[in-house]
Parts: sequence; structure tokens; C-alpha cells
Amino acid sequence: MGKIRLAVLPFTGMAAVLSGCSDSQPQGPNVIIIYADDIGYGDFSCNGATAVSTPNVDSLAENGIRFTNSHTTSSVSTPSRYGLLTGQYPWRKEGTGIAAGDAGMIIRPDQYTLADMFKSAGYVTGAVGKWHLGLGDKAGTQDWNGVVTPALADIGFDYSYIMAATGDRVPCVFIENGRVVNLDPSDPIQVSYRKPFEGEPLAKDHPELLRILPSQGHDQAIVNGIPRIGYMKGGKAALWKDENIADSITVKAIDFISEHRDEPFFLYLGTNDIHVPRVPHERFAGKSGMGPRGDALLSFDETVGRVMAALERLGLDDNTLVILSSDNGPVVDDGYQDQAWELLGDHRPWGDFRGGKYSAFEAGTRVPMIVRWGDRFRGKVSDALFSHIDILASLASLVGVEVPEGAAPDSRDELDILTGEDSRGRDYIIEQNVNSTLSVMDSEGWKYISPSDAPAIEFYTKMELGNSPQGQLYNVSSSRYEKANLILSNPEKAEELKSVLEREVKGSL
Ligand code: NG6
Ligand code: CA
Repeated sequence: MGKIRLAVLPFTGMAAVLSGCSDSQPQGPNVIIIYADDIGYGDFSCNGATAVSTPNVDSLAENGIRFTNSHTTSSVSTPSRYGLLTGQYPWRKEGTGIAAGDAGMIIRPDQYTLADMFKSAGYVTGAVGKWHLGLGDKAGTQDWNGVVTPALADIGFDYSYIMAATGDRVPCVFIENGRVVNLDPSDPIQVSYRKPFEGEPLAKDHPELLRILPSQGHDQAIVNGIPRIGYMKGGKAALWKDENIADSITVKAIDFISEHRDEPFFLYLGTNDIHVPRVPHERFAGKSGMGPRGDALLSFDETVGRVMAALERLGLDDNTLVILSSDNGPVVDDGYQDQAWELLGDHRPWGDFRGGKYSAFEAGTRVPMIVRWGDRFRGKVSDALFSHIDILASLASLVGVEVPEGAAPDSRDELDILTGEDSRGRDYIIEQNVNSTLSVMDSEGWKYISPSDAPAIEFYTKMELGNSPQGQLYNVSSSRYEKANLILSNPEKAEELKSVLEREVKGSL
């Protein structure tokens, strides 16, 4: 269990915090989670990238703690975000796989969330950017032309400005507090994941209408000349322009911060960068020399710089805890012909690790993570084993909230890891790949991957999924690249980890 280290926390009302009395007077810093999409461990220059430069992320790292052993719960977005926001492992709950753009709300209003936790501490809460956890009661029943409900307000967010799912899934619009932004009532929106709309050209039949061709899937609706997943019609004035998505998200995030500068706030900022389709603004197009994937990294870096500059301008930088991380590991070609492989050169988005997005191998879930809180942690590097599942309970500890019985069942208070004081970290973490193969890793880097008959490699993305009909054992500390399966030479370790996993699946440890 993490303990609050009084020395680093500038609380004024410590007694109230320690007694768990938190409703009346909010304590603790503002908190911003910048959650990147599909950015890999090796994508930032502070983590060793040389082909691309991310100065704003690097500066965050120099002034904070750079974590080398931090993991998402899952190697794709929806389950990973579910784990972060609820503190429950996504594999415990049905329907947490990659969500369609018309999926119903996966986190139900009665479920406790990270936003609820902050609200109970008296914070104003906001979510800006990528959502991808469903909206409305049931799939396909959302009123895109009225108010979409239930929505984020029902799970603890006072304010939201979001993309329903991903850049490559319809509806291609922003939704602010449940209403589609800029919607012209005389041009209503229709959305379907079942059947096309009459009169709407489809990407699969009209390649001549496309600015970017799909490499896999992405052959349904055409929006802004870009092929998408799902069908939509209407809502022309409301459609986002892909080039401007990063700016819209950044501006709304900064507006939220500025509006709430005088009260404690929590902001969940999910960037669209660097998910496909990668269509960066002209400020970045062609600038990385690595094609759209590299350009999107520059765009992400700028978002980080603008948010940090805003905090400084508003005098909030010393009292705001910023956590920067990513929802899953990297992917190169993720379904569009954007020359990502051709232009990758020597860049290794996965760092020294094997696999990537979708994978049970390390690069699927081992993501970059930086924590900055003013100058408190300046220049630290932490190799402690950490999982995003613990962010909820750790931040609850930070702001003095007692998580209600039964809520966030898998989340533990590991604030000591987040503040850099515990350099060893968790005993074990549990991870999940795209087909729900579970792995367990301990603080010495021993990692066991459960047997699975699912494919070993995803054909189109060329991603190794880490599946094998035999159990796998690696030591990621001695050899970061999971190559030699050690299960036969060290069956005891494999058994130990397997039983940890079995116990965790049954309940919690
Ligand atoms: C896949 C999509 C991929 C991406 C992913 C979700 C195809 C062929 N591939 O199904 O492009 O959208 O889902 O990514 O459609 S995530 O980061 O949001 O989990
Ligand atoms: Ca993702």
C-alpha cells in the first residue's frame, strides 16, 4: 500500500485530508491526465528516439519523473481507458473490447469513476478529446440530433468535449456536453454500423473520391475524402476537419483549464494524435521526414507544449500534477496507406521491446509515462513497476478521498510509485492483449503469457500478438526483447506467475 509522504505534499488542510474528510474543502493539486493514442515507448526523444524530436515531452520529463516500466491494462484503447477510468480490470467486464462509434455507454452511470472520485473531493471535472467508451443507453440508439444520454455527465464529468470513438470511426463530429457541436438542425445526422445510407458513396466503390486509401478495412463512409469505419449521412456543418482535430482538442482543454483556474480541477485530455487516420495540420505535414505518423507525433508534442505553457501563463504550473501517458503501444500501418512503414527508417516506436499495439508482448502495454508536479520531481527516472489500473486509487490517496467499498476493485493506492518514492513498484501487474490473452509480470521482470490459440501475428498490421498455444515465460529485465521462451528451463517461476494470475482472475490478490 502506498502511503502519503507528507514532505512532498503542499496541503494546507492536512488534518482534513488525513481524516478522510474531503467533501467540503478540496485539497491537493489540479490534475491533468494527457492520454495519447497509440504512442509507443520508443516514440519520444526522452525515451531514446533520435529520428524524431519531441522537445515539449522531453521538457516535461526533465522537470518530472520519467517512468520506464509503466503499463496500461490492455493493448488497445477501449479496455485500456476502461481500466484507467474505473479501476476495474476490463477483462472482468463483458463488452470492453474496441468499441464501435455507436456503442452504448460501457461505463454505466452507477459505476464509480476517476471523475466521481475527483468530484467527491470538490474538484471540477472535464474530459476533452478521444472518448471511445460508448455513449447513450444502447448501441445504435443515440439521438445524435438532440442530447446524447446517458453521457459523460452521468459518470462524473462536469464538462465534456469529445470524439465519440476514434478518428477512423463515424460519427466524425465533436460532442460537447452531449450535443453535437455546430449541428445544423436542417441537416440532421444519421449514423449506422449496420447498413449504408442511400445516396452516400462508399469508400469501397469510390477510391477516386479518397485522399488516403485504406490498407485494411476502412472502406465504408467517406468523410472529408477519408474512408472510415461505419456509415453516416448529413450533419455537414458539424463534421470535423481532420487537420484541425488536435487544435480543437488543445483549445478546449486550455479553455477548461483557464475557466477553472480558481478552483481545483481534474482534466482527462485524450488526444487524437497519433491514431489513424493521421492527417496532421499543415504546420506539421511533411515536417518529421517520417510521413504522417511522425508528423502526428510533432502535433502531439505541440499539444503538450501548449497545455504546459497555458498552465505557466495562468500561474498554475506549480499546483498542477500532470500525468502523460498513452492508451496502448505503437502500430505502424493501422489500416491506411500513409507510408508509415516505408518512411519509418531506423525509428523504433516500440523501443527495445517486442510487439506493439494489440500485442501481449511488452510493447503492447509498456507505454511512456511522465509525471510532473511543478518542480517537485525534477530530473527523476523511475524503473518501478506500475500499472494504470492504480491511477484511480493513487490519486484518491493524493486528494484525500476514501474510495467507497466495492468501487474501483482492482485499483490500489500506489501514490508512492507516482511520486517516485517507491522505486520497486508493484509486486505484479496483469495485462491483456487484443484477444484477451492475459499476462502477468513481476517486479523483477519475470513475465508469463497464458496459452492462447488466437493468431500469433495480425496479418495486415504485421503486429505480433504474442499468442502461442504454449505458455510463455520471459525475463524482460535481462532481455527486454521477449525472444527465448524460458518456460521449460524455469517451470517453477512459470507456475508461480500462473497461480498469481489465477488468483487475480478469481478475485483480487
Ligand atoms: C481496428 C482498426 C484500427 C483501429 C483499431 C482501434 C481496422 C482494419 N482496424 O479495428 O484502424 O481503429 O481498431 O484502435 O479497422 S484503438 O487504438 O482505438 O484501440
Ligand atoms: Ca489507442
